Amino acid sequence: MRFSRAIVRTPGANFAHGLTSAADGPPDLDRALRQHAHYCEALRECGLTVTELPAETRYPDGTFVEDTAIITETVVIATRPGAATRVGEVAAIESALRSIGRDLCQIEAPGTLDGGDVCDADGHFFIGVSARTNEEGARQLAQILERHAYRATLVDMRGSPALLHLKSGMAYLGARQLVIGPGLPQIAELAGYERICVESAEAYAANCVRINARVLVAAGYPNFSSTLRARGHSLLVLDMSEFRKMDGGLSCLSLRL
Ligand code: CIR
Repeated sequence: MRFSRAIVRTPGANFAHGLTSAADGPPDLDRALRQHAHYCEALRECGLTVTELPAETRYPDGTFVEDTAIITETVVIATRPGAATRVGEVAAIESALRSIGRDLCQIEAPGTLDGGDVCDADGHFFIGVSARTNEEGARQLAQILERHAYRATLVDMRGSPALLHLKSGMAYLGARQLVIGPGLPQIAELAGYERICVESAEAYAANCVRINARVLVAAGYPNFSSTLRARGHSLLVLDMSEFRKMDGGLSCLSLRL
């Protein structure tokens, strides 16, 4: 899929009050804002027009916009995030989702789903069932996608507590190449892909994002970066230190369409 737009949200003054399991201390807001600005520049370098939504202090995790929606070429699905403090983020982004101008569907209670649990491999969607996405939410999404002629496969992540979301340990780079992080459940459907495995010491790097001719990767993971370069990928390397402190990665910071 060729991307032309991205939606992002600037981190708010209370960004440090969001959810996290990381023990790296609180993020520095000024640094997070600089890193976010570099992220937006990188998206533009990939050829995208970037819609920057203003900070939303009701939702300290609101900068992680990826979790609020799944965007395909024919349908947009508003999620129902699995963390109670994040449910309202969907209403806060709804007008931006409507402005995309595609059919808009919604995950309904008791289903829960975070966009970070959804990996689109050229129209075959892998959907993680995790601490955030329940089976009902994953099934609702699979049904919506199948109605729109996509394929969907559920991946049970509940035995992999080190991975917050499916995309904490998986990324699709196009041309049937999948990045696979440590601890990702092995499922039969992955067998048909060329798998690029990430070593344990660089596990965070598995959350990378291909956008058109470039791949965004986190700074500080030299072996993974070398592996991708050796395969001919053109990288944009970004410092993600402050977002990592809040369990966030590169994919979480934007909705791409
Ligand atoms: C959370 O725990 O929900 C946020 N602090 C981090 C969300 C990261 N989102 C993502 O991986 N898609």
